[in-house]
Amino acid sequence: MQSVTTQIYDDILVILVNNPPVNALSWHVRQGLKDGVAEGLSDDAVKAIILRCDGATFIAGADITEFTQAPKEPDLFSTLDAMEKASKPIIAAIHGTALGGGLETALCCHYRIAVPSAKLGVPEVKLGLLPGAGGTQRLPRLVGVEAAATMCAGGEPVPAAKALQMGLIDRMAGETSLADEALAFAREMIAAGPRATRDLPVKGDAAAIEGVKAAGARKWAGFEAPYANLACVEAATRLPFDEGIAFERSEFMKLMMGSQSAAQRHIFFAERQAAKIDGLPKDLPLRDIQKVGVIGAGTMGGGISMNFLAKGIPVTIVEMTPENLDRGTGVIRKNYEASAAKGRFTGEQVEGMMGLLTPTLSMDDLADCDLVIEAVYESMEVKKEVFGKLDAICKPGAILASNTSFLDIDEIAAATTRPQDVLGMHFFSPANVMKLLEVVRGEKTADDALATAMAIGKKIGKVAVVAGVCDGFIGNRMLKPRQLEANKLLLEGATPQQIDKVHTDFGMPMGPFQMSDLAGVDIGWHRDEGRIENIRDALCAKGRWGQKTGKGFYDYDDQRRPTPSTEVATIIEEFRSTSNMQKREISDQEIIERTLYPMVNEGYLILEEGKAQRASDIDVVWIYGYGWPVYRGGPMFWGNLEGKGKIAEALERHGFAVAASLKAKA
Ligand code: T1G
Repeated sequence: MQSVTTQIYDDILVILVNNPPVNALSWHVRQGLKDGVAEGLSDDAVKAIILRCDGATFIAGADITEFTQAPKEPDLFSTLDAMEKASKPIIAAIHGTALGGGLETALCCHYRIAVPSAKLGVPEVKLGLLPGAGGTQRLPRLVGVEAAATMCAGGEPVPAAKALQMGLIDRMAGETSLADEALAFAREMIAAGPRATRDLPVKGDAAAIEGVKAAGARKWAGFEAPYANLACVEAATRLPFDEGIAFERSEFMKLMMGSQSAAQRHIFFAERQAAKIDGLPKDLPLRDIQKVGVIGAGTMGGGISMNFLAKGIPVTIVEMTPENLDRGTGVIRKNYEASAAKGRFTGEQVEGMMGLLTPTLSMDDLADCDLVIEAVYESMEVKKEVFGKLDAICKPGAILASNTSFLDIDEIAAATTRPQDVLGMHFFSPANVMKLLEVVRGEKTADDALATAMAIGKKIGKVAVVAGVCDGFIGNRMLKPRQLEANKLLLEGATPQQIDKVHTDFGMPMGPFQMSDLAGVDIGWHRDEGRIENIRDALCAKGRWGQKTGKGFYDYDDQRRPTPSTEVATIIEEFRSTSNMQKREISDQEIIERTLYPMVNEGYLILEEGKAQRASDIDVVWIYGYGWPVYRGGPMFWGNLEGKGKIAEALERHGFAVAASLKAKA
């Protein structure tokens, strides 16, 4: 199938791109564009040229899969140069998402028309790159320095209406009449002739960039690409166009050759790969999910419900007492109203979502639900009792999911007569915010139930990953060795703040002890037994349960800002002396080797046991569930960069049992 065709309509040549699924600028598309433009220029009957795309969207960027291959002619730059220098006006007709190289191609056309639903952007920064085909030099000439800096360094697309107002597009077409209106617009521009973007003056000055840089500082900490984007936009304000292009190209190559872009491109594909279930046909019929039941209206049950309500899916939420039910539904309303106050929802939308919520005290009201998610207390006995009841109440074919974060799904399934309908849907707190969803596949989980859970996860905006049944599934299982070692390091002489700083310097949003204080130091603490076996027990016994009690491994002020605690230092010292341990200096490198390397090791064990489909799924879990810095690509990607041999050697030196597949020569 030809990916680019041309057709003449009287005096207009239309170049039509058709390269599913996103009309990426693969080499054959570049060749087609080059040939199409040459055809239009050589035909005297042609007075103007239109570039349009078939399928879901205008060109959505360079073909990222080509980045790791030997470059193929024709290159994008010469193709776009030929367009911009054309002697006849070229009009880009845009629908869907004109992104990256796609928008840059449109910028090398002389005029742009779009439908109202179109979006235009340069998301290269999210791949650790920058618009490498002139975007950083042409955008300031169309939309001005500040808007160009924001688009390039932030990577967010702008809707067509805003694009029109900014000068990024020249005309708005009707949603269903783009082809015809593009023809009329092209004829209208024949008299005006071509308007090369490169010839336009840069609007605004470099001073605006400082504001964009300051606004992004927190979000861009550790990232290289945003700053390279800003440097290129700044270059546009002081260099002639061709020199600006040369600067942009050199900055682009630096990023392309760097590890951050490799990591971010890895995650781009890993996230999409995670949605695929090996061995299942792509078109496996899914179960129809029209109505969802949630058991438990606590933090998790409420957050889980909000995901479905926000997508217009009715939820029946069950609690044991009227007080718990009212509190739970009240929190849901409060959260929505807080979002509405920030402009994310209108008041009407809030009422609409709340109108889809049916609170009840009776599990019998779950009888017509297609999917029921249990989010009750983390006790196997309680869960088995709940699933036994669901088995009797729910209709045949309803999917019965547990939100458990570590309990055995097979054991829960055995409490029903329908293990094929049972699986785990492990949401991460806060469930309406965190994007990760671990879908836990039981031994008897039916393929279509699993595929349905993955699909509904995507529908509610989650990044879903298949996990096998084991303690902690994927994410929490890897967290365990990290937390264990972190506590041992305290006894050997490291402080909570030193260990946490190694992790935040690495790029994590918080370290092991900050995380413990946030989640609750008392999780799993056996307060009734009163025994004090470790530092955690000692902290809990003194009411140091974490942020919720104003103190945990740290002391917290009323803004929840942490400061090191002398009481904790004393507790650690007491434990160290009763354990006859000598305090010693511990290097940051040792902390890395004893807290991050064991996570990589656990990842290899998870793969050996078949509890994750692929290494990239493990990376996706840590990026979306725990905030692993995306510019480091996830634990498994990072482990490869560190070197399997180096990790195996260090782990053995610290007395760990090293996974066979980690020790195996690459
Ligand atoms: N190259 C190759 N494949 C791509 C692709 C791309 N640019 N974009 C998407 N795909 C694949 C994707 O892997 C998936 O494959 C399928 O298309 C559907 O994608 C020179 C250097 C356009 C908003 O960063 O943001 O231009 O899993 O599931 O949800 O300056 O895809 O089906 O096998 O995401 O409808 C800049 C990236 C590139 C845009 C559509 N462009 N893509 O979302 O579908 S760098 C981007 C997206 C560049 C220039 C620079 C989204 C989408 P599979 P999907 P979607």
